[in-house]
Amino acid sequence: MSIDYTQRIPNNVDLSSDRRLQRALENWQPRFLDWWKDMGPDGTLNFDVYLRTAISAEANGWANFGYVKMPDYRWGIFLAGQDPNRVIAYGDNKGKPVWQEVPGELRSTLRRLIVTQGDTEPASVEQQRLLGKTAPSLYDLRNVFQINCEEGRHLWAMVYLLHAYFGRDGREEAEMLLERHSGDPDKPRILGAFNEKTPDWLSFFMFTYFTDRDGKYQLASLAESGFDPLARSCRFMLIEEAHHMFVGESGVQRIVQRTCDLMKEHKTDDVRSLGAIDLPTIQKYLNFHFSVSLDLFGQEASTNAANYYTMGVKGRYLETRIEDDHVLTESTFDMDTADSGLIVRKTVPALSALNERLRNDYIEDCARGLIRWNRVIEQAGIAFELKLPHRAFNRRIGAFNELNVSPEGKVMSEAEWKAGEHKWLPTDEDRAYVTSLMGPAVVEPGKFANWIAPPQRGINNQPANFEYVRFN
Ligand code: BYC
Repeated sequence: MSIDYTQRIPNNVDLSSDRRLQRALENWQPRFLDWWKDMGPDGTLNFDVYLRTAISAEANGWANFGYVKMPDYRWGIFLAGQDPNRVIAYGDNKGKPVWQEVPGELRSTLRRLIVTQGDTEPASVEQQRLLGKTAPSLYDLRNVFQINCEEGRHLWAMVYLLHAYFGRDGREEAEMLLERHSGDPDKPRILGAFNEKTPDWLSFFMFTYFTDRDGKYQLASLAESGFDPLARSCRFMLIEEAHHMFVGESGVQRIVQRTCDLMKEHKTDDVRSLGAIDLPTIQKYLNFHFSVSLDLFGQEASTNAANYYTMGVKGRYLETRIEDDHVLTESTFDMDTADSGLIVRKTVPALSALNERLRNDYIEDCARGLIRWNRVIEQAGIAFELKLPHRAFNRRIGAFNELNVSPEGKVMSEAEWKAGEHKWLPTDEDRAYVTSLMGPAVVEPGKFANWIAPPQRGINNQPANFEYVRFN
């Protein structure tokens, strides 16, 4: 039976008018669904989940709530509205009209960026595949499923671009997006953090706080692209991304809250004996996820990034609001880097430092959530402060890869680092403890696992005991 794609794939790209494109997506869709069944949330095909679905890109269209079986989720294709007067805001092509088609000389560069972005989306779904088994509540279960469905939609967004603008190469890349898998030794995902495991809910909340936030900054930079369909896709994706970071920020906050409540109530630091997660362990998970996410911004000095900018394919965060010449050939940038075994401050050409500049914007944003988490600790009268580790701590990508640096930013020998590592990063024992808390999913409406506080309000203002997921 043929599928009515206007029904099946809500879209604002007039899909039904392009038979070739429609056929390409018709061929890809069953493969996507097979991938979802094999690699998406485990054992959930029949659940009815209270989900938000975007059915148009208008303000009132992207947040429709209702029960959906996830394989029937309407993965739509939405681009933010087109501005007919939009011009390229930076680089050599500054001031020229944005491209509606891919310029020949930028084809492989753009394809590569779109593939890298697209690869992260299904990767995160794969990483989160088993979390449903140990959800601390129906509210949290629904949130991970919402995120998974939206990451699936973000994959659709990139696959649409590959199919619509990159011909046969694009179709092949779209296939590959379903063939690489997170952590697969033979066909891993492209970027490091997306091959790590997300084995427990503390990791999940840290991931959605720190790694989804990399998504925000990368999408915002691509939203400045001179290739207009990419820019418009990313603008719409950013709306959904906000919920993912909310889940991370509020999730960590609720864990901190519960820990502090128990510390106060029982007048003890030893909350492990009470089945909660102690603050030093939370700090270690934070250290890990922050440092791994910093790597996602690439090398501090990057000719790739300079070329993307000069060509007009990837801008800076909020490019049009920055007051400078938007060409940067004469500008410099001060940054920390490694030289002869030390962290040194250098002045470098601004164009080569664009990854680092974006990383700075990101770090500033990360710090904001910590202020809120620390407020919870302070209000409980507890003398402890969560901190972002130094940017050189535990890095694998970029100049700091060659150094051993403590969270405070002290460069040390490998032996010193090895001796301190257990204080800074989750040990096997820490991970085993956190895993031990992840009991069978809490499925009674309104109930929460012992190690996390309830949220302040429900999704879409639903009451505390709302049945977010119905098991069938
Ligand atoms: N792992 O010149 P450099 C999201 C490679 S998250 C492995 O610095 P560039 C989401 C690099 O590919 C956002 N390899 O590279 C979040 C290059 O390879 P070649 C995802 C790495 O291009 C949660 C070489 O090292 N979107 O949306 O300036 C859930 C030289 O490096 C890594 C994007 O990333 C790494 N971490 O910067 C779901 C946007 N870093 O050329 C979703 C698109 C670097 O030597 N991607 N390499 O073979 C980009 O803009 C750039 O590719 C990067 C790298 C910023 C990632």
